Amino acid sequence: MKIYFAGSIRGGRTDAALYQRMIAAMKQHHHLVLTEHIGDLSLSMLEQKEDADERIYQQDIAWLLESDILIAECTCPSLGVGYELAYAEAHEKLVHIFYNSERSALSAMLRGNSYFTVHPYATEEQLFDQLEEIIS
Ligand code: 6K6
Repeated sequence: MKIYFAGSIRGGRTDAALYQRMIAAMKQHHHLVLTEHIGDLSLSMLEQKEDADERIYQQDIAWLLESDILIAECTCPSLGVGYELAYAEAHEKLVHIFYNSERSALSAMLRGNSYFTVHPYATEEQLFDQLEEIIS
């Protein structure tokens, strides 16, 4: 599968290490993760130059259209991830959303939309058990 993994960048990098572990699990099953940079721990939100934004947008939309499935980690709220989720729905992509229900309340616009398959979790073990079911 070609997987578009979505996770917060300018929304905050609190969960970057978790994104990295999720991406590693997907790659272990020999899936192509088009957005591997989301798990890049050295990525600084401040270093990103505004003039790169148009290129980033065009590239991400192209990857999203090319992907078979979108997997998002939404514990840390992100405008960009919200946009990607709506775009994926509009283009009838399979969408799985993960969030830690002990740390955050997922937006009603996501949890209330039956198009999305939502996976609340309380522990990382639960997250990876659910993720394995999708990717194995
Ligand atoms: C360079 C290397 C890594 O990141 C960069 C530059 N920034 C972005 N590169 C690629 N995709 C991005 C970048 N900034 C946001 N996105 C997309 O929006 C990703 O696909 C994320 O899923 C989502 C994050 O949105 P914000 O609003 O949290 O930034």
